[in-house]
Amino acid sequence: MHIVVLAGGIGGARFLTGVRAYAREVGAEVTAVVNVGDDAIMHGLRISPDLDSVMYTLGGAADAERGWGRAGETWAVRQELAAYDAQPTWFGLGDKDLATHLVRTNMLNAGYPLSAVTEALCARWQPGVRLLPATDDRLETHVVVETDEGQRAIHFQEWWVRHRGDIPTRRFVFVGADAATPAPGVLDALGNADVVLVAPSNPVVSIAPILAVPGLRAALTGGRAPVIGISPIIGGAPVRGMADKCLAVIGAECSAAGVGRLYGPRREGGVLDGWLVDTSDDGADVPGVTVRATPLWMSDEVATTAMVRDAMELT
Ligand code: FO1
Repeated sequence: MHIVVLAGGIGGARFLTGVRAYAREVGAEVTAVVNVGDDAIMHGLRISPDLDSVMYTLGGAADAERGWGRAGETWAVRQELAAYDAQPTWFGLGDKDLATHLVRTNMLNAGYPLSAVTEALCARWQPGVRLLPATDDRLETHVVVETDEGQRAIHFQEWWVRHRGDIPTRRFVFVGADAATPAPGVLDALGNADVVLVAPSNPVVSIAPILAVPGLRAALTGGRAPVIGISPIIGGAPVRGMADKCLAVIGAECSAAGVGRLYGPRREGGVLDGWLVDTSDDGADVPGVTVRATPLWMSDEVATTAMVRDAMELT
């Protein structure tokens, strides 16, 4: 069996620990297609937050409390950069994490595509699933905000890390998406999938940029595999992160049903066949989609694996 997971951020990373455990039980292969819209250049280095969150989490090296970066991190370089007032001071790169960005940047500068770089980095972390960036091309999420001088577009990291999303916001733009192509292996993985799971990741800035890569959405919706999504919203609030702020910007309801409707039923131009919601959202109505309720708190790997089993039963 081949399971493909669309994922981004810490929600996607934690969910994948359960998918990996489930896959080990049943002898399945897992491919994670990961968002690159959060990627940025900071201090001359290429940062891939979602790929790294997944890689570190599955590699047992993530800082679970902070939700990004390495456990046991130190910050000497950050302090030194701040002493030079090197911008952006609002974005912190840990000493251990920096090694990942140095290797990635060197390999990219040497001409390797991001997918090959990711494979090389994963040789160390052995995540137990195949990690593929959605695209090797530049695809960055920018955010159009209102300032005293009028509208301007800022990088998603500036919107979130610097402003915490607390700035009048008009829309999200996936810069480069139109010209992007799926990374090697992505279309084949979707074509050979027995099931596609949409992780409980941010639908607006984690999953939408993946689906914005031309050809990827068609491969998903035109494939033979059922597509099952897991709600990132429990009881009207995101488990973690900024999905509430992002949903408000695009005028979507911050609820399990609201996100299910945003994805929409596959047979009517959307992506979902099934939608898993938390027991507290039992009764959520997503017309055209089979909805089931089960506990969705990813408190540990056992709970997360149970959730994945329930998602698989929706297929
Ligand atoms: N998030 C923060 O809130 N502050 C930071 O300084 C920060 C640095 C950072 C460095 C590398 C990395 O991979 C992620 C980092 N994040 C930081 C997390 C990141 O901004 C977002 O949470 C994700 O992009 C959303 O999934």
